Amino acid sequence: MTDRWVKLKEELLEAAPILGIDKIGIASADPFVSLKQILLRHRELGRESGFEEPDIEKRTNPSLLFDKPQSIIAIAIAYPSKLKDPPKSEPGARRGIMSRSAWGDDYHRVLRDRLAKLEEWLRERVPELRAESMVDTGALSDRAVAERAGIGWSAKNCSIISPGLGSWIYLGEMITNLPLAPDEPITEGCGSCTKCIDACPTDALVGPGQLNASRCISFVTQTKGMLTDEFMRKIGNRLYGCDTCQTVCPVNRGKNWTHQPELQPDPELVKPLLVPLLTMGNKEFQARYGRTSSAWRGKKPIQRNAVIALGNFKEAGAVPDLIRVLEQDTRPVLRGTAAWALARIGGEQAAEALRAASAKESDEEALAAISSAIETMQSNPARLQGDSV
Ligand code: B12
Ligand code: SF4
Ligand code: SF4
Repeated sequence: MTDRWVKLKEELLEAAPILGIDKIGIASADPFVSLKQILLRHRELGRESGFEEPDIEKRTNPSLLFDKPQSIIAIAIAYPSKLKDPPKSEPGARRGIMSRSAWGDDYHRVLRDRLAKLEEWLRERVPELRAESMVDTGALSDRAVAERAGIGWSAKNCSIISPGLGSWIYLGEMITNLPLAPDEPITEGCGSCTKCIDACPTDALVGPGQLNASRCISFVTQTKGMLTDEFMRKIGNRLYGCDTCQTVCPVNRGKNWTHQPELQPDPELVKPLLVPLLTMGNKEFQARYGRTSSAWRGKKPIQRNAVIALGNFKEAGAVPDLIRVLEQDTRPVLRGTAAWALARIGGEQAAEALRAASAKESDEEALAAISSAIETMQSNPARLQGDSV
């Protein structure tokens, strides 16, 4: 390694805070040989979410993405985990919750901005720079790159945990033609702790660092179809994403990053009242959530999850609103989910509306949900009286 590259790396680490980057590490651009086996096995076991880049060769071989790569610069940006003066969720004014990764501005935009600044900084010093940046949607595994670059360890909850920052970090990287010396992976780890595995509501963490994504609530909140009774109950009041395996993590205790201006949350948006979400139009949705990372699947999953949350709260005050969804929403998934929520809340008004809807419903899936909701109420008389059971 010549002095030029040693010096550049030193300067780069010094410049990180000025560029708005919380941690930088360098990884070699060698193929990710063991990751390839992990990804193949993960696919074989049917544990993918479907949101990953499908080409495993590309995912694990940087030279298929970039001509003669010499290094990968990994970056981490820390985000907040606590709300200042959070609004109360209470009877008559129930609220849902967005996961912390969707608070503030869309992290894809924020990290791309930091990577663009980093590229500019590098080009001023190395005019022959070639670089390709990616965040989340690129082919590489951001976590595997971060682990190799010494940003943090690959934890039992799957997250990359950085010793100083915890796991409340977004990851991104830049493949380059610069021969920068790689950093060493971190030797710290989770030890004998298993809090995240024990706390996962759906047992989606099937082993240390191994996720069955189809059972992960974070994934489930981002799907668009009708959910099973099990998942609807376990979603609770989550509207987008799930933070449970990180909130229980002792390494994250007390960690709340408030220094990145674009990532700070508006409590009313990230812990919103549920009932107004049910009637939110496209324009309003774009105005409220368009700049956040929760908007990528559109408003339907969030509205479906709001209906589920009202059911899980057994919010009797929302029965008229849910009946309106059952009778008038143009989307069968919303009507079917409203049927489930009404049966979960119970009461004569809900039962009556379900009977009326079953006579009118023409969509097969929604009708099946309505019939199942009626059965649930009939097999449980307490539900008919609207008791909380
Ligand atoms: C698909 C995807 C999802 C899917 C599947 C997640 C998963 N764990 O596979 C779903 C929708 C469920 C999801 C959820 C979340 N995601 Co996501 N997601 C991705 C995406 C696009 C690809 C991940 C992937 O390929 N997974 C397949 C697995 C097999 O590979 P991997 O996790 O990349 O690699 C690690 C594992 O293979 C692990 N491993 C495998 N076997 C074993 C065995 C042992 C013993 C150990 C220790 C490790 C281990 O080691 C590798 C390196 O860490 C990445 C972005 C990207 N391009 O990489 C973001 C990414 C992983 N997500 C991220 C975030 C923030 C989340 C959520 C926290 C969001 C939320 N609050 O709801 C949750 C966390 C859920 C969880 N416990 O993982 C961040 C993670 C940041 C961090 N600090 O780690 C990423 C990196 C996006 C980003 N650029 O910041 N996500
Ligand atoms: S994000 Fe939620 S559901 Fe997914 S592994 Fe973590 S605790 Fe389990
Ligand atoms: S909860 Fe424990 S096991 Fe899970 S990631 Fe945190 S330290 Fe590791």
